[in-house]
Amino acid sequence: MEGGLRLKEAIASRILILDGAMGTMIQQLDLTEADFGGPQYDGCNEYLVHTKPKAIRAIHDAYLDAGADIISTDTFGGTPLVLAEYGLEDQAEQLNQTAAELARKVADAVSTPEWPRFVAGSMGPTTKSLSVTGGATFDELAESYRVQVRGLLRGGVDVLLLETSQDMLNVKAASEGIRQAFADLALSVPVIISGTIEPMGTTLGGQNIEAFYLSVEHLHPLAVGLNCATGPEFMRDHIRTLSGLAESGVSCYPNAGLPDENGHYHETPAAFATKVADFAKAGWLNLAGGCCGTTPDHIRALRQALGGIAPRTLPPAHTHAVSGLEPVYLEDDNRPVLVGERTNVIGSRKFRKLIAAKDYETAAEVARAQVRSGAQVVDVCLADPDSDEVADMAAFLPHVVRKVKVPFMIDSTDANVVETALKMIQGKAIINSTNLEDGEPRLARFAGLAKQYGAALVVGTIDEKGMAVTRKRKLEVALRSYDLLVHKYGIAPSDIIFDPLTFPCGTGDENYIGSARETVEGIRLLRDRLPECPTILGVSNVSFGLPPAGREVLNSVFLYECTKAGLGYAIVNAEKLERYASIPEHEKKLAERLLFETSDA
Ligand code: HCS
Repeated sequence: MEGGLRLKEAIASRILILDGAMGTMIQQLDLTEADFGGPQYDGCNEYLVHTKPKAIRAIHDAYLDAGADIISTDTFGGTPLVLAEYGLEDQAEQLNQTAAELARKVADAVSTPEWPRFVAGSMGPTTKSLSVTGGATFDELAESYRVQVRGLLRGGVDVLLLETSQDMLNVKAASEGIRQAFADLALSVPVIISGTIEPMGTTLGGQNIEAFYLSVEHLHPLAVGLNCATGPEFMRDHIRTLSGLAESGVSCYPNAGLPDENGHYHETPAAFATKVADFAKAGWLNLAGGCCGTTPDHIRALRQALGGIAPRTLPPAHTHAVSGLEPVYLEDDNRPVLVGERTNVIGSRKFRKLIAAKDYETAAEVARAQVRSGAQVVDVCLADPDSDEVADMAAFLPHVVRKVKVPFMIDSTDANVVETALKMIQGKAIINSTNLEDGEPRLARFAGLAKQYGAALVVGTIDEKGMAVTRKRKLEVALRSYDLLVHKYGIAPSDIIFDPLTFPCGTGDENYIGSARETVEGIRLLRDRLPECPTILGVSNVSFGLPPAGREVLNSVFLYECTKAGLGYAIVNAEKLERYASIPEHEKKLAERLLFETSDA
């Protein structure tokens, strides 16, 4: 059986032990410039597999001897991007291959059918963070990881370990590089994603543990977890939360406590092992090991402490959720989730002018104002026919992603615009929208983007025959879209958000007479027939063309009825949302008559 498969089997049956630190173990060797191969390579740990392979082999040996099931390669900084600091970028693929071969040989020497040992290809976060420092593009980072992965695969690793991940956009770029490397070599191995939560409670990129998990869930990692930054105590809450949420394995390999001012770690093997074993006893772990400051003694103690503790079992699947820097879950008691609609060049003249003037900072304030007024998601539409939508998206998004913590909804019918946006968003965004108007190709293209970058997808009930007005047609189009998306394109049902469409009720257009009732009943029907898929509605469309004075009341009454029918998301102007409870009775009656009288008569 090949390594990746054996590893999957092993992690299902017991808590696997990963090795401990590599970097701090190397530090303790007090190597000289000459050991690194000369002053120009001084400090390049990854070059040691070339200049001092025995030293690296001894570290691997010591961890295997201590009882590690998995050892990780000496390739933490092995992307060409990082190796370029030493002028070694052209040797990146070879160095990764050498490191993997070395670990492979050591592991295979002690591996038995009863106790197989595995090799993880270590992949650090690089020296750039797409969301924080900049300095590289998504595509450059993906390409750099691709080279590293090719070397690791050629060297025979069983699993890739994306570790110390501080920015989930970097992880998305890495996963793109991994995807390409798998294609290059026509083989694949599982991936473990290990993030780093700083003592202040978020990743460097600003995400909390839930948002971080939701950002990478689509990659279906073998395990997801935390390493580095802190000792076990600080990880406790995060690991508990992750354990209750993750539909993959959960891993944890902390530092040996927080370092002192000299960078030394003091948590003893016994104390470290007891704390990590407490997590395991609580049923939170599938994989454990150590990070900076841990030694073979820590791993030996950990192996002993974990003996006989059962691995974590999977929690029930979570409901529909998306994320920005924080998560948004859609549950029956928090509906409708409000989507702020003012960062839209078609709907807001003020916003359009700001974008046209390239005043992105002030334009991003529009999003902030929506969030202050209660928007839980921000819709961004830059489809100005007089402007370049891709360029506007690329210029505006970096400003707004720093200003609000909520998830983004990318509102465009142009796949290039959507892809540009998804390469700039750490979280799990929503794509708004696709449909079957031109048949399957557009649906397929958008489904591909949703899967690749990890996004939910709004699907309008429109097909080749046009927009669905009646409840029956809405359901028919939704069922067909569902079937294609789930069964042909592999989209998770809970990542599909149906937009049953709403039409202006006051324009006198006879096509839309009774359409408000059809929309409400369409929502009800969709909830009954496709309960895993949320619904969404651009609520204010219903009052389009009516005098401004009455629009808010009408929108609010309509929203109230849609919510009762099961609406998941409501796209609204959060600053102008009239509270239903505060609308006088007679005004409600009037609005209800205008909305529903024709079809109810
Ligand atoms: N496994 C890596 C992580 C560093 S944060 C190491 O060097 O120990």
